[in-house]
Amino acid sequence: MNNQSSDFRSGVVPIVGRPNVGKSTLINCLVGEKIAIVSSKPQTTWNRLLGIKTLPHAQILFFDTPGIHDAASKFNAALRIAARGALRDADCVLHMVEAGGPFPDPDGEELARKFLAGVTAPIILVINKIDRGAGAVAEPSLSFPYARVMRISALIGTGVDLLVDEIVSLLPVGPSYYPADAMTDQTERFMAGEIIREKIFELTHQEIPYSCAVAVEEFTQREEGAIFIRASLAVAKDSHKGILIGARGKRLKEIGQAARKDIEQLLDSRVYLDLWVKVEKDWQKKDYALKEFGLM
Ligand SMILES: Nc1nc2c(ncn2[C@@H]2O[C@H](COP(=O)(O)OP(=O)(O)OP(=O)(O)O)[C@@H](O)[C@H]2O)c(=O)[nH]1
Ligand SMILES: [Mg+2]
Repeated sequence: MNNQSSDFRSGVVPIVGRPNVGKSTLINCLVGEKIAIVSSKPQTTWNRLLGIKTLPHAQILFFDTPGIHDAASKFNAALRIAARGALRDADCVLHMVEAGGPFPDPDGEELARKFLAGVTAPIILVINKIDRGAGAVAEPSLSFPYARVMRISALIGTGVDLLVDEIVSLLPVGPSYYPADAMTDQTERFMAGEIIREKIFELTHQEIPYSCAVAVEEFTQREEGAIFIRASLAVAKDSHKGILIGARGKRLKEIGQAARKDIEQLLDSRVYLDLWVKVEKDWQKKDYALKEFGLM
């Protein structure tokens, strides 16, 4: 822990909102590195992820969270619990919504009511994706006591510095908790599994990305400097196994190649990636499986 001047500020800032609004894109933009996977499909993020931003005068501990969806399944409940858990100890909360949709968004209002009720920390309404030229974004008339309303593009970075300034102004005086160059507390092993999941989200469709959980079972430094990673991809249905593997193994090979490239970049090392597909029937409904895949 550093000894900062008496006006150094720090705090915990979760980013919550509906699926696909751009929470993970924002945390990557804030940290300046890709620490969270992103896809055009909803419910890409399954865990709470720390992203650290250190400034000369502040350190902000952002938490990316799974998008909040009201579905009653055990799987969705696990995602909601992860998101709700991030609100504990918050010093400021970012509630992200998308520009361009009808606003105020009734779902968003419901989310605000259910999720943010009881939060005593200041809440900033962050309207993302303003680059889409959504001129029709109405002034939010949510009956929610937002501390600020900010408009950004997490993709391009518009408005993000201003958002950071506003966040810092709402944080308490406090120390830095991590070294100035730290970006996350995720292990390389976990991040490798996430990259595999991102490629599954990119390269498969319909229910397959949601059927597939990744467990990194081996992560070892081998001689000649290469890292060997063995991961199992568990699908929830027999019929999904063939779809994920594809004709003559083509799809699994594409997933493996794309993932290996990104993992090599992350680890700055040569990587051997060995992917195995197995069926873990209805894993999304089973506590032990949700635990095994880090969802509980
Ligand atoms: N045009 C535009 N697209 C964006 C912006 N921010 C995010 N996106 C896109 O929106 C999609 C979803 O982004 P994510 O960051 O994965 O969204 P998320 O809120 O983390 O989604 P979940 O993890 O599923 O809850 C991706 O295709 C992003 O490229 C933005 O500012 N502008
Ligand atoms: Mg996400």
